[in-house]
Amino acid sequence: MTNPPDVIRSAYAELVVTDLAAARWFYVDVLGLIVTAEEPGALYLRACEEYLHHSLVLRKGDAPALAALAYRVRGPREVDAAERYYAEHDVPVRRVPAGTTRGIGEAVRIQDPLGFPVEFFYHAEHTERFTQHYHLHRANALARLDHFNVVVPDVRTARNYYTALGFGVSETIEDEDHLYAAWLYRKQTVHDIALTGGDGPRLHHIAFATQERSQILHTCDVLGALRREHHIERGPGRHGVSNAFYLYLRDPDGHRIEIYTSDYYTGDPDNPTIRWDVRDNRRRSFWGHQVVPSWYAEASTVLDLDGRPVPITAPAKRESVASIGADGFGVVPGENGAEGVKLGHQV
Ligand code: 4SX
Ligand code: FE2
Repeated sequence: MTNPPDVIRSAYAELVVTDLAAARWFYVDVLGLIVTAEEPGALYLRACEEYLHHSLVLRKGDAPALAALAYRVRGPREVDAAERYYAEHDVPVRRVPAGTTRGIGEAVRIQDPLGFPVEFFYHAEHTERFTQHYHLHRANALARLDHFNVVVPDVRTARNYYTALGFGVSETIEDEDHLYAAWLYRKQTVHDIALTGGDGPRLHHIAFATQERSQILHTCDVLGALRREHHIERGPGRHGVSNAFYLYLRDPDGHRIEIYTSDYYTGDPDNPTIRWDVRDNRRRSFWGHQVVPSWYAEASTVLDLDGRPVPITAPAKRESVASIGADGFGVVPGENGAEGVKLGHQV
């Protein structure tokens, strides 16, 4: 068995959007991402603390889709390691020359065993880090890309694929016989990738981190002031899983973007996995708020390496059903023993 490539973190995503001007309004004018490069048909964006060329590529196309999720590996030799590893996996593997994606060096692209278009790269153009260019920051400034979240029909299989690739499991949502969701990391945060059970493969969201909560709240205020409040889908709130403060937005094409802050350190080798009961109402909103149905149901189409939509498969069990209504079952720890008591359906 060939060793897996040494992945360091989730690094950039490439989204296909149907209207670049509308996407520019959302990502640059509202969210304040920095434009590293712009060309006819594409925008290359980064957040304030990032020095690589981009963490988001927006490419004009006929239908909204995910074109690539890219992981950075520890060095150039790890790009070769990725090529060797996936050659044994019976999935499409392609070596792509430097510059195939503007700003990115030689890379390997695969359609991973879960169906996603994934890139591994090391070399990338450096740009100026705007961390202390406070005069250029917006009050809702995004600091860096934090994670990807993908929808897969079989979370257990997907979890096993990612742990074999060397990812640690920080948190899960499960019951006695089913795994509904899992959060996995390479960098020392709660996750680089989350697996959400559902019709997949599809992209659930990509998340950017801010330094603090007030920046997330400001995005809500900006959207309200602009009469563009319909871009807010879920939150703001506190996640149970990850403990992060969050907000979910939908971009003009329906791609979901999360703004996220204040999760915790996971870098010790014995970092314990936190396992949430699917019936615990605090798992997805620590304050017990219901999750809007669109958040469970809707996600972005993913493309194969030739740009064709990947067909989707339904899961055996759905979290939105297991938890009744959107989230109608509650578990109150400490009442009736450690497992708590089921409260029944709450509206
Ligand atoms: O909805 S969850 O609280 O389970 C959650 C969703 C936690 C962390 C995330 O990044 C997320 O997207
Ligand atoms: Fe997330």
